[in-house]
Amino acid sequence: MTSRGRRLLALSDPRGTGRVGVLGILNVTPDSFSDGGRHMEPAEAAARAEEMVAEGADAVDVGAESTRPGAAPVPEEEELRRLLPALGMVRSRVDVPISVDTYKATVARAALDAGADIINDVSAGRDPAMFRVVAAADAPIVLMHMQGTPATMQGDPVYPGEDVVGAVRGFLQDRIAAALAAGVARDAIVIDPGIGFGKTPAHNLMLISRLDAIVALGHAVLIGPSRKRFIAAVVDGSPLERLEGTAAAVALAVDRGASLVRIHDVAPMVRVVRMAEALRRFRKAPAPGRSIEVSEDGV
Ligand code: HH2
Repeated sequence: MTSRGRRLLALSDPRGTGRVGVLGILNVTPDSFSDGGRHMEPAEAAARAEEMVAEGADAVDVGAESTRPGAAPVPEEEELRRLLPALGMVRSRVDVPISVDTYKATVARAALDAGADIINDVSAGRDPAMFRVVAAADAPIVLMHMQGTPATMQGDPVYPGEDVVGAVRGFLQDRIAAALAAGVARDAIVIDPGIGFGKTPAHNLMLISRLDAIVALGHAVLIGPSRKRFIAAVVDGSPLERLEGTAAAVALAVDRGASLVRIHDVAPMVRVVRMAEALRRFRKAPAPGRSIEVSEDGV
């Protein structure tokens, strides 16, 4: 495992009580739902990565294939053509851990060879070679729940007995077992309920408000509510008008034990995360007289 991979895992406290890691989203795609086409040139991608690190991102998550609802799969050669030049330039400019958002084992291997530290797999190892690739590189992997595929997942998401939390939990338990059986180290596994991936707005709200049931699986939990459509079902607005909705979801998720958040708006969300963490510390350990650093102008 790279030392940067370890650094990210050190932040990923599976009990959900420590400092929360912030992953800044960097999509090198023409069609991502909220930032598509903005960072296609490697120099633009590297500049955005530097900006996010300056704003307080602990890691950068680079994706070269949109998995928004309705998105068609991108061929491997095209994904690599977009990813590798950007990854190379980002790697040369920032020292934080870099995760690569891909569900293809060949892309994952090329990304790890090119300096990526973590694989973020939205399919939780559907590619039969994925776990072998990350185990061989001793790399951390994010296992995310998705019902169906991006092309079809928002058709009519249904869960048995409407128990979305139970279904996601059971799925993640199975995928953790499969990853372990393939040689992935237990502490290298991060799990994610997959906000927006084959879920109605109510399913997403339920998963965030009951995230503690996923945290109870004993792995660091990553969550990615940033600018997603379920927010607009509550507070109407375009993706760029979903900042406050994202903030509320992030704060609640941190309170329920999230270890890592994947977000677009790094500067404001770092402030939200620090505040939610401070509140969480007091909920988990309400010892009287426990002190907390407050800035000079703090009231
Ligand atoms: N969401 C998206 C992509 N990758 N990975 C994880 N682990 N968790 C998520 O919730 C998640 C993810 C979708 O968001 P975005 O990258 O902004 O959009 P697009 O898929 O259109 O590129």
